[in-house]
Amino acid sequence: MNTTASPQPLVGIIMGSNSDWPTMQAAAKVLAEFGVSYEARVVSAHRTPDLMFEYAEAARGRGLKAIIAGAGGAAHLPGMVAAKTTLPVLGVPVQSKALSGQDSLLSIVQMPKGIPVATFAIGEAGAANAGLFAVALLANENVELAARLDAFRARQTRTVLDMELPPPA
Ligand code: RP5
Repeated sequence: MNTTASPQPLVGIIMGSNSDWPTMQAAAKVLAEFGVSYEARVVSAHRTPDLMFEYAEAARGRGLKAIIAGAGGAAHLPGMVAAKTTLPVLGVPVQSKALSGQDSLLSIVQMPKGIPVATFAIGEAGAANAGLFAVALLANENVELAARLDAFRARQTRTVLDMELPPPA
């Protein structure tokens, strides 16, 4: 699956299975909202290990600035990708059936010292935040993107300030 045809993607979104896409598409939506070019594809650590290494090794040379990697269960994908590239790797624990994503979370967050993976919340919130984090990384070198991020935060703040509560039932 390669869901985008952006000629020069800045962010790679990879995931262990197409069953992760309902979660990981939250990252893609954020990047699209901010006008950040991305690619999204299935790369499995244990089912396509050679592809995983090829992808990680080629990523910087292809112009990617960050990789968002999501996986569920014994989720080695973010850590193994981080082992093969010095690009920032943003790990998203996908909610698993057996352990509700606790397994994914611990597999991703407990990287031994030396190979970092920035780990996000389990599920859709984590994927969306990984997208926002990638935007923040890119905004360091892009004032327009930084302004869009400020505007997003301001809208979000306004939404909460405008919240009204109904009378108690
Ligand atoms: C992992 O196993 C994937 O990241 C996915 O979260 C999980 C289940 O994969 P499928 O059996 O749905 O392909 O590799």
